[in-house]
Amino acid sequence: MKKALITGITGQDGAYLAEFLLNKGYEVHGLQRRSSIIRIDRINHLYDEENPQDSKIIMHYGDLTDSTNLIRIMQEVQPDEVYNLAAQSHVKVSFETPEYTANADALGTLRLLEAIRILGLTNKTRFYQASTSELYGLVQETPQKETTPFYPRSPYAVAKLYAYWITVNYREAYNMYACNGILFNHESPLRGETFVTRKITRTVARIKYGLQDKLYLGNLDAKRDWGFAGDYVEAMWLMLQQEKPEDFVIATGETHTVRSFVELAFKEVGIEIEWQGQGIDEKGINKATGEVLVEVDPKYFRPTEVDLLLGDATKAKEKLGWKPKVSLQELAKMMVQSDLQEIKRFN
Ligand code: NDP
Ligand code: GDR
Repeated sequence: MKKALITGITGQDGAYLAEFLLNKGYEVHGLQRRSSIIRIDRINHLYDEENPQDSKIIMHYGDLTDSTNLIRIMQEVQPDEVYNLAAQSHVKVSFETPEYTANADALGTLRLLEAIRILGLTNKTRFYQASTSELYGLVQETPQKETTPFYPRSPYAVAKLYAYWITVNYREAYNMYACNGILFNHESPLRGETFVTRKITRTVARIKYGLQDKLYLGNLDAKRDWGFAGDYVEAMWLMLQQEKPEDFVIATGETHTVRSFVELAFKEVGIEIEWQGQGIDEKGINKATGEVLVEVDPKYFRPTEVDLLLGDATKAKEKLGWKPKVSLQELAKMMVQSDLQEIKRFN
């Protein structure tokens, strides 16, 4: 039985990946941060904190900022595969916590690679690094592919740039099987509530049930290549099953504005949005009633923005046989329906 260690197992991708690897017959270990309340909602069905012996996965308390702890866990588990998904992953928050973001996202990656090297596991343990389309930042070429130059635009992206290169360096210096998955935005009903798609679908559901009046957003013009997280975790696994380690872009090859995601989400509850005004005065109006449902709040603007992301996943298609299955329309529907269900469950 192969063993996998997932850092960030309590996050969106970690939850999908854990399920995916269990279905492939892996023994799945996860890293969990201590918290004053139990925060493992996304993997509740896989892990019972009170009765860990009855759980499908094995959890270890740890943190990417704590190297002795990472070395101990690595030694205990001796994993065949490590998926480094843990990160302070919010771009806007990284402007407020740049040092912590660098510590967790950049040095955290180094600490894991060093743990593998110090323990003499370089020939056994394969390493996946959760790299990101944010590396392209101020884009130098469209669509973006593996050879497109990077130009990070946030403390988060700069930290992830270090993580990208240290992964490449350990591959070249120590002959490790280490890969970067350069994943474009991917979403799901498990997406954190402060990322834009989930914020939109959750607020649309709340507006539908009369629990909220308006949706406040930042930059409506930003364009993203949004896919479904469930499709993307398969690509992570495929990257670690090849003969030689390589880096891959994972994307849908379509880009849409935040504005058009808003329209899609409202459409799912039968509301057609019409836009009026410009810049910070732009408003999304319910076409049928004239009610203002969307407003711009500059507090959500970022000091430096990534305006356009569009990925070219041709290499992944050719070498991994990977392609996305879920369209943006299906994704928006899945997320709105899930948020409607959640409100029904709790109200
Ligand atoms: P989430 O924010 O949902 O999950 C992040 C995970 O990292 C959580 O489990 C969190 O734990 C954990 N974590 C944060 N800081 C630490 C730390 N110091 N030590 C240990 N664990 C920590 O992210 P996603 O699932 O969306 O993304 C997974 C990875 O992929 C991230 O690295 C992200 O940067 C990257 N990425 C994501 C993309 C996306 O569109 N989703 C696209 C490209 C890359 P806790 O639950 O305790 O907070
Ligand atoms: P991103 O995702 O920054 O691309 O990073 P996010 O959903 O936060 O923003 C996408 C775009 O929407 C604009 N936007 C808003 N964003 C948020 N969060 N809240 C708002 O109210 C809002 N209004 C407009 C943003 O300005 C931005 O342009 C995600 C994370 O998962 C990273 O970890 C990952 O690396 C990248 O995707 C790929």
